[in-house]
Amino acid sequence: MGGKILQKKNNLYTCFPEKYKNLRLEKKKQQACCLLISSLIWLGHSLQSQSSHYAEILSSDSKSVIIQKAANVSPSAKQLAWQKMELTAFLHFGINTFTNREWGDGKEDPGLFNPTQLDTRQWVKTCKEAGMKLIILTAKHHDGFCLWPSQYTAHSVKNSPWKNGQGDVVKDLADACREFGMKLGVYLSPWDRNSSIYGTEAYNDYFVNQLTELLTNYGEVAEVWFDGANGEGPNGKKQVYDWQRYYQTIRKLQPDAVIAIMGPDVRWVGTESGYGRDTEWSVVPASMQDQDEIAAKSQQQTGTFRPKIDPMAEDLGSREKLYGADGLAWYPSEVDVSIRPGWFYHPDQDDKVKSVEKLLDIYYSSVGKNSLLLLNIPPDTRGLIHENDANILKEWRQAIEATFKTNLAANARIKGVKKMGQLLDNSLDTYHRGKATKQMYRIKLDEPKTFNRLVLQENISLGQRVEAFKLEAKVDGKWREITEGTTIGYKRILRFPELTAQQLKLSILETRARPALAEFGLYRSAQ
Ligand code: FUL
Repeated sequence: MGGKILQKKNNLYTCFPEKYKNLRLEKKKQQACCLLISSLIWLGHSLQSQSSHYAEILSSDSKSVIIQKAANVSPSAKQLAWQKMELTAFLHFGINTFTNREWGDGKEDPGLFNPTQLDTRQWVKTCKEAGMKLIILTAKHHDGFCLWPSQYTAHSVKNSPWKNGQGDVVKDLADACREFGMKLGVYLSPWDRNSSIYGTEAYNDYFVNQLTELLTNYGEVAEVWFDGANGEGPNGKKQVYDWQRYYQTIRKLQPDAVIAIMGPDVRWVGTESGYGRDTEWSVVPASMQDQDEIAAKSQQQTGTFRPKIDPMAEDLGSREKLYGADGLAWYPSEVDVSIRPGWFYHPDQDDKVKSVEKLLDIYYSSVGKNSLLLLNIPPDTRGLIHENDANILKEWRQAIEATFKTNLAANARIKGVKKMGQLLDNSLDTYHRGKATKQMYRIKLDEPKTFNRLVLQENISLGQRVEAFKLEAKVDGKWREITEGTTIGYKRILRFPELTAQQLKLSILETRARPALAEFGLYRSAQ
């Protein structure tokens, strides 16, 4: 048996020189073959580089090459899944809830933690009804108090009267999330004002141990949120955080989780007001100047490379910003804001819950501007989301649903687009490839419609490309400009005064590469 195989192998082996001989005879064919093979290899490489969420800029790259590269930087699978959630909830809950403070000093008596009616199912139901897809809990805030019975500290629920010290808020929430099909995220404050070893190398071990508890004992965790605050510990020392070790722990234990803010996957929008930028690029310069380049490259491979940016800068990703960079990264924006003035619950803020109008404005200024909204809803001392917050959230959801239920352009005809579904099927996966220069879509609605909202989406799995666009409508026989914008990205929503029209023109005025427009929608809002 073995001999036969060997013989067969030998046959094949001897076959090749014969063929090769023939090829040698036909030199031209051989050259053509080589060309084909190298083209295929090149195509393979370029396809690979096209799907990457990092790109290196070489000193020899011209401006147009840099822009081409930027247009092809795309989200990782977990970044894309994260962006598609659009709405997520933040729950600030902990010892501060009971001391009525925003920042605890770590000296609190754990005995103060005693919610009387804690009901994580109520949290999840309330958030789900508000359209949220994920809940991030402050498992530990700067005070170091843990909402789970960590074996590494006494400053936790295990030393509280709640459930006689047998309770675990993280577990209760994880269970409720599973029950209602909600994703779970954890906020673990690197700054710990209770830990006596804060400011020493041992604290990094402590932090990794806590991360390990959270990421192994509670099932799937979809987002880990690291705050940038780094103050002093009880011994007056500041900590040098071992970010790479933290990231690697997360990648190992929860490979699908995004790491936000002080992390490589999601950036802070730069304010806590709820308002993102009009021009919001998900591709930003990823400078490696202040890092060891080899380490930075290997970090890119393991996905733990955090672009060093100023998240508060007004312009993060314009052409001018990219020209000066030595690398590019997909680093999308998250807008975090509280439904109340504080992050934690304070009884005197019960009548200061943001109004439906304000929350709608925030929705348009975050989800509607290529960001994800992380809305904080702090449970009260009972351990419940307060009625005032819950009622507003319900109304807010109803308003969003009422507005975006029906795309008034659903039955439109768009000139030059063969399959209307490409732009009108409410799916990012089907899209229309426009021209690399200017592109105009002439749209005819099935009948005159009254609307005041425009929704556009790019298929960002190919990259973010559109730099400028405008919408015109034929009103009373004359073309009128209705609205205009710069970036689209995952989603762009524009508001304008109500008008009635049947014919429209959407112009893509500037773009970094052939745009992949995935959705066009017209809506009418009641508000
Ligand atoms: C900040 C913290 O200091 C606040 O207390 C809050 O947690 C907010 C989301 O992040 O940096």
